[in-house]
Amino acid sequence: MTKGSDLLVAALENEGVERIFGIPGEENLHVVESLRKSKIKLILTRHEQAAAFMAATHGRLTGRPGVCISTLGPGALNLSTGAAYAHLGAMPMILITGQKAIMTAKQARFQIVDVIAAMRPLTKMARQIISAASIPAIVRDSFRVAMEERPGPVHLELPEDVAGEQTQNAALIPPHPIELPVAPPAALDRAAEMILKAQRPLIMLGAASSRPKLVEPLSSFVRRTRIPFFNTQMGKGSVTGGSNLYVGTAALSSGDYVHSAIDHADLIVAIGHDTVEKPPFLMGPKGPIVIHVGCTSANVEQVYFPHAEVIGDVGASLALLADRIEGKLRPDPAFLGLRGKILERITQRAEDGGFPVIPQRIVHDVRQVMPEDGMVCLDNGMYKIWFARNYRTHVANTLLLDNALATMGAGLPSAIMAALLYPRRRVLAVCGDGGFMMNSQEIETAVRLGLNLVVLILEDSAYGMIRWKQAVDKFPDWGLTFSNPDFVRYAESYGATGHRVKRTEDLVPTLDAAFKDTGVHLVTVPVDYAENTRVLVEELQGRVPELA
Ligand SMILES: Cc1ncc(C[n+]2csc(CCOP(=O)(O)OP(=O)(O)O)c2C)c(N)n1
Ligand SMILES: [Mg+2]
Repeated sequence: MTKGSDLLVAALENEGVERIFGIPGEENLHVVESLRKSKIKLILTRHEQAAAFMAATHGRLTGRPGVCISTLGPGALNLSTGAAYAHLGAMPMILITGQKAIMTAKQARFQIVDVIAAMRPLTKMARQIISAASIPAIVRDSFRVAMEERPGPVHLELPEDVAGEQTQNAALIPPHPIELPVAPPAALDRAAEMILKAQRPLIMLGAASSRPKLVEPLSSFVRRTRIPFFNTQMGKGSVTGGSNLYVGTAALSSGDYVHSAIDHADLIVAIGHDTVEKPPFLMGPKGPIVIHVGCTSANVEQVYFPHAEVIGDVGASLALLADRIEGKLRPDPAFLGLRGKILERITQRAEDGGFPVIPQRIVHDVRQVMPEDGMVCLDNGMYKIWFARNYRTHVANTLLLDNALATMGAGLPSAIMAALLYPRRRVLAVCGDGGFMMNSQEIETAVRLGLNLVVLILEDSAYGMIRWKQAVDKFPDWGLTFSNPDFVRYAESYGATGHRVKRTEDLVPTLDAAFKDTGVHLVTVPVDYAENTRVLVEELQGRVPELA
């Protein structure tokens, strides 16, 4: 006889799960006891939302679902933002929540919320487990659903009595590889013909191109075809190598320097574009011509309606497409010439010495202290646009940002996950003073786990991005400022180390010293956001981007 919770944990081990993040409630105690006897580590967090962000980031970085756990009602609802984060961001994750016994109701309706109903629109699948015997199949199916394209979160509710139920029927189901068909030859021929006919083709790498397994095939496609490329915010870094074909990142929807290349292109090969992202460019009746390459067909949007599609396993399909076009393209030198101009404009003021520090300098200085494989994990705020535009990546998935749910509060938890997965790399969380405080309690988790991690806090004592948009929209400056704790003492109170940058030239040495030391470091630096308006509005000819 096996207990339901033991079966659940065995089924998770069967999927290769090594850690579960979360906060148990009394309804999870059978599972906690089963975990105690297993190889899986239970990583307690200080808020369920952070646990879900960590599990989602595990899925994002490895392609294997991260797992998080919470109690019923309040704990489960605290996971919901993380579920949405994984759902919009296409990150495989399993959320397990407890529930009161379903065969009896000894506590009447105390704490009972219809969590499955709440999770349904935020997940790919949400199910209650109603018998211990069904656990092996449900867990296997959940992992399959979470991982297969388009990946995302799956919610399982495990009631207390099912967790404690003894069953005989317990065989686990072995995982099988997930493989997708390649695009049909007709679609590949059509796409090849369109690309060969184009004078100025451009590749766009979208969010789905950042899937871990695509690093090699995408890099190879770019190398073989030598078509210049740009990326969306979440497609950033998906091609490895300091490619001389990179023309920029579309952090805005139009009017940025990279759009001089996009507007000039007569054909865009959009690889893995997911329209959850803020549009990287706007399609209209006059063009450009777009070929969508993806595991799934494109959503049709007002601003995105591809003319042709290559649907299937992206890596294998691109190899077949490259076979058809390699060596036959004649790149327009004037077009590649645009690249130099775009990148030159982007790097302007990168070494500006003013204090408080301007965003361009912050991005520049962060790049100085990060080795090629160092990981920068952003929270959500004004600086995200600057990092997306100005930060150069050399290794895939080394700039983690969220341009899908674009939630505040995920920066620190995602960095904790990155530090757990890559203990030998430098990992930096970059947060605004608003977003940091949304999950700052997780500094305790990072210290408890003995992680080496640096958190850079950009202080403007405001919800800066909204304040900026308020100014752009010509509203009076009102209602968006706050005061901060003393972040140095705040860090120390957790057993972390705090640093305050008081001169611009101290930023690099402070970050570098923090990385050379071990443990958790908080570095706070005042930021001068006057550049937001000067560059992103006035310099870009008064064109104002749409913001989250
Ligand atoms: C959870 C959540 N709440 C609100 C928002 C809307 N929002 C986007 S950016 C922003 C301000 C961010 O402030 P801060 O973290 O200090 O960064 P800053 O822009 O000041 O650098 C807000 C409120 C959001 N994206 N997510
Ligand atoms: Mg701020």
